[in-house]
Amino acid sequence: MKKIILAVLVVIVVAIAAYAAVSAFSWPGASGNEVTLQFLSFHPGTLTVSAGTTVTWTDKDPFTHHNVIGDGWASPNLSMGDKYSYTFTTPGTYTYKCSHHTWMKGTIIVK
Ligand SMILES: [Cu+2]
Repeated sequence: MKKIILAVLVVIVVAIAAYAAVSAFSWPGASGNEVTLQFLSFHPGTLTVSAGTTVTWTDKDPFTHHNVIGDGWASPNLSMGDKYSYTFTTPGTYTYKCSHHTWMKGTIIVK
C-alpha cells in the first residue's frame, strides 16, 4: 500500500513539474505574428497585433491534427508542419478554437 501511495505522489510531482516547465517555456519561433499549435494548445494563447497583420498558425503536434476556427474564418485540418494564415483588418478581439480539442482556445487582439 505504501508503494502505491508513493507511486501516486511521484506521478503528481512529475505532472506538476512538467506543467510548470511547459508554462514557463519560451516558444521558439513565436514572434509577433506567429502562433504555434503544440502540446494540444495554442502558443501564445493571446496575441496582440496591429490591424492589417497576417497571423500564421503552425501545427507542431506530431500525434494529432488541429484546426483554427474563428467566427467567419476557418482553417482546414492541419497536420504537423502545416501552416494557416489569416489577415486581421479590423480592430477588435477575435476568439478562436480547435474543433477537435474543445479546450484549445486562443485570442487575437487587433489594435
Ligand atoms: Cu486540436
